[in-house]
Amino acid sequence: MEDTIFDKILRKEIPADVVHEDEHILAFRDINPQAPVHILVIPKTRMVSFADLKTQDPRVVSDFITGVSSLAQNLGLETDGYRVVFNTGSNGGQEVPYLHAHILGGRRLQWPPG
Ligand code: D5M
Repeated sequence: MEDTIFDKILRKEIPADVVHEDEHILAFRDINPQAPVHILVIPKTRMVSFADLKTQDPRVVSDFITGVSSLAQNLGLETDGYRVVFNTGSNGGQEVPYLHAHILGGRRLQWPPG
């Protein structure tokens, strides 16, 4: 698998604005925020994209998804709501080939996305 900027952030080789880290996930602020709150969450188990989740140990999937949900709560986003996005592959607009969830909140988001 290609070494990405998120691998380097996970290894602390380049800085990031980390908002949460535990044994399963790392979460940091997106460098190009699209909402007042825009957090990226990566699993510590390396995967390229959302498409890889179906072949993972269910505990890995659960720890990741539960981590995203808990983080959104801890960020105070549950009251007004938020959006979780997994850009997947080229048509999905995925730029970094390391699985990441975007958590977007803090404003009323538009639908449908572009
Ligand atoms: O989204 C990739 C996202 O990663 C995009 O919103 C910018 C963000 N990004 C890129 N480099 C960094 C660093 N160094 N810190 C924080 N955020 C970063 P995608 O879903 O792949 O299109």
